[in-house]
Amino acid sequence: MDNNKSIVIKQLLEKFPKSITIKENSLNSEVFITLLNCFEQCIFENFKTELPIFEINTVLDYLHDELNTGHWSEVPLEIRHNFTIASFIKIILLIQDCENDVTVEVFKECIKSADLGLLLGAPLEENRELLAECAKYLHLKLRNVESKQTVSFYLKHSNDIQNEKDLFNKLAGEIIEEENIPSLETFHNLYFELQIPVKLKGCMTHWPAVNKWSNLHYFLDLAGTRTVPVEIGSNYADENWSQKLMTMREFISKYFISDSKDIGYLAQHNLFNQISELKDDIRIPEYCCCSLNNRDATEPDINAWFGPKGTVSPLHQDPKNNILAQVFGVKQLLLYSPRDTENLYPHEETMLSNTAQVDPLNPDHAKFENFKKAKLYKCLLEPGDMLFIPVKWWHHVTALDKSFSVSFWW
Ligand SMILES: O=C(O)CCC(=O)C(=O)O
Repeated sequence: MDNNKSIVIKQLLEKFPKSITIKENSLNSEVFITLLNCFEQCIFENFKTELPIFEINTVLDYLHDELNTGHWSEVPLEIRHNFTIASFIKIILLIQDCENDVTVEVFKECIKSADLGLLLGAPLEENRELLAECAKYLHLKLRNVESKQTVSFYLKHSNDIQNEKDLFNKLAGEIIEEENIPSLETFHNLYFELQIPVKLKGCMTHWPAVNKWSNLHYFLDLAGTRTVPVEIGSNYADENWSQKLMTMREFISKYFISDSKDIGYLAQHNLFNQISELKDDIRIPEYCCCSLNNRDATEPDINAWFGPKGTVSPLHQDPKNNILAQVFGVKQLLLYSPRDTENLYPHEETMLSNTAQVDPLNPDHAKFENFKKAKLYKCLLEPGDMLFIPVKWWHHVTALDKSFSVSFWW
């Protein structure tokens, strides 16, 4: 593949719809003029300014500050659109700065810019896939310049999982019912309509992910250079919990290949919009077409939950129905009905009001006296199993082994 910078720029610009214009709304006039100037130089390949990278970085810094001011939902859409456009422009300028062929380092920087644009920007109406397509194209180019590793790296699952299973068996609770490939009608009438959780077995055998994903080399090859958000620390309600952006390669090396006991969780992230090949490996469960109150069923929100042994999602509830599908690894789920909400002591601050103060694995009975009244439902989710978690049902999730789950919220 030719890595000459003019060819790469030409091929990237072909993805950029010429109808896009920069809107001034929500920008200060200096930033608007700088962005417009960079835009015109890039899109019309009329590179003149001495320091265009510096200029586009200033625009991105400004937009980044705006994105982090106030509540995320209140950030004007134009700011997020402009972040997408500026990330694209940065890619073109980085490449333009190369002497002749695009280097490995520049490809990596460009992919990072595309991913930050995907994570923080908003898709442009004219081409919703612009940055995802750019990242895919750049990743393929990079893969061809870097020496190819052809080794497979299959996950070694832990041997000591029997201990965890024994502990699970000792928990006093009712085991969640299970059904083997129930018909849509059975699922709807016996579980969905009554909002009763159920484990669904045998429903993922046709997913390509089941065979492909436990070879971690697949992720390295497909997405090693892609930037992903990782939660650091075992539990988001802990004080020392934080979030970090890193490449997929760094994530897999640190939390799967090394012997470190540190915990990093690629959690609640729509990896499938970012890396479309991964979406081809999964299938939306047909059960997600069930709807309450005859409302039209909507496309589910799909999220990835990829992490080492020991990740914990503390006891919380969500506003949507959920099917949590287990691709590899084993997870323990502890569920409580919304009827038990008071007995679980939700946090009082709004930000954490969907999270319980009680830790069901280590409850402080003196502080949370009514917790003993709450009825536990428990489930072990093994590879190929799905769990239906009805709206607002409280759930606490622990990975007993290295694990990848996909959630479908609707
Ligand atoms: O798997 C996990 O760690 C948590 C999943 C979850 O909370 C969800 O899908 O809503």
